[in-house]
Amino acid sequence: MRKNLLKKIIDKINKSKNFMITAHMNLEGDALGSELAMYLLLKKLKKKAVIYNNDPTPGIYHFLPFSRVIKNEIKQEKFDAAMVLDCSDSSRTGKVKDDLGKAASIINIDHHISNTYFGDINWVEPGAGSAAQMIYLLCEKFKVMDKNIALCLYTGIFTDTGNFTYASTDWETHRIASQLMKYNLHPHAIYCNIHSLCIPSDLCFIGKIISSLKFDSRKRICWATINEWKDKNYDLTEVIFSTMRLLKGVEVFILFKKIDKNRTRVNFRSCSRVDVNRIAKFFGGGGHKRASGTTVNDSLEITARKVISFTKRYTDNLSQKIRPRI
Ligand SMILES: [Mn+2]
Repeated sequence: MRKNLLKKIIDKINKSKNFMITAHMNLEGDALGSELAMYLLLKKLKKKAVIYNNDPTPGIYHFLPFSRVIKNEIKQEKFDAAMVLDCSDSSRTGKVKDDLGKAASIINIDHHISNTYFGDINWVEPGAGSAAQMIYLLCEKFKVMDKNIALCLYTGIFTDTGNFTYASTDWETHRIASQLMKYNLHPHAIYCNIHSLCIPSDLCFIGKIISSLKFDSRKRICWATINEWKDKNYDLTEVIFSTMRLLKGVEVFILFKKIDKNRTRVNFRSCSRVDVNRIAKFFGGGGHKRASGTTVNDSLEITARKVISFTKRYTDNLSQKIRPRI
């Protein structure tokens, strides 16, 4: 399966000259690392390529090589192929979706279980910990690896596996990371660029959230409702989740963030068998088994009540299913 898809994509790359590369909105390490690695791969093959995103690149990722080539506007009218990376649905590319039609074909390379197979070629591997891990396999086939590509891919893998801690981290993740490390990368510097960014008031803010955590009666679900969420150019969501993950025995973690009176952002994480992609999907969102999200058009209180009661029923059903027979 993978072999055939890789072959199809390699053929397509060889036959095409002009590429548009894009990824999902709300750019993060995997989307950007995958895009830049793909760009550098195509450049090495003497192809024309442009990276075109809905959002500007967050400042914390400016350390990625060639990040300055990324565009938020394009004038070009035609492409042989659009490479859509780390993106579960074409609408997740934001305004770029309107320009995907300029490409003769769409190549969809992704690892979201919720992927809608919107491309002409769809290489979707929900088992892969990151899209960057998949792009690595292409770079390996084309034998183009160098230090810049390695840094982009390592950053994508590192961020999307939660620093190699999520359940999707497997032998292949580590095989690839070890190959990339041959290019003299500095994981500590990458970590600091992405994570060591808080100012003291951020820690006070996080402290407040952590001290107001709520639990269901069985202590399987843990959540926080946040009235004032400020989007920073770095992601406090992951910092909060990584603290919540320190709890023993909790299976699902949820953050409810008030966007405005009738809009609430919901982020889910799970550390064991609960598939939070399914829960997010029920509320109009999606993502991965262990990490997902959605935006609900309802107040913070109502959204939290509905989502928690659904999540309780969902996790209770699961535990009944696996209860051993006596
Ligand atoms: Mn990803």
